[in-house]
Amino acid sequence: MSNRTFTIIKPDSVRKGNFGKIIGRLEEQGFQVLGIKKVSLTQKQAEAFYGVHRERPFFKSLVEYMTSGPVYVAALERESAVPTLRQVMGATDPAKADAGTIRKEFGESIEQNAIHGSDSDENAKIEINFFFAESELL
Ligand code: IDP
Ligand code: MG
Repeated sequence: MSNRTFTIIKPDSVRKGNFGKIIGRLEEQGFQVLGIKKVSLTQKQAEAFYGVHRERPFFKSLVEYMTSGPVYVAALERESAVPTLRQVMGATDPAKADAGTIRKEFGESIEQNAIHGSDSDENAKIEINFFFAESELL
């Protein structure tokens, strides 16, 4: 499973027409898209997906943001997929992200930061399974 990770092209990116540019970046970095779908997260889905942050002060706002418009969810494949995606995304706060990263270029704020990426192989598996059946990954 270490060659797979999971991403969400977040609502701000979709609204601004940055979906194709961000997917292009990922392809340039050697990621293959195993499965992708456009979805509107329900409040329950967003709360469950970000359940680890339930007690954080930004949780309610995060759920509102993630349900504010459609997103693309995708399963990605590449060698060292999880750490490579985290590098290509950049730091959570776009203002602190390295030059050339997706969040630096496309993120608005520490909340509206363009893209999600799994933080471990274990969570990548959980997050892929949240949205995809194995038969949908090609
Ligand atoms: P990550 O997306 O870089 O893994 P996490 O700490 O897992 O960052 O936070 C999940 C998401 O919650 C972030 O991507 C961002 O959208 C939002 N978030 C994180 N920290 C803050 C904050 O301090 N204020 C507002 N939103 C935040
Ligand atoms: Mg995280």
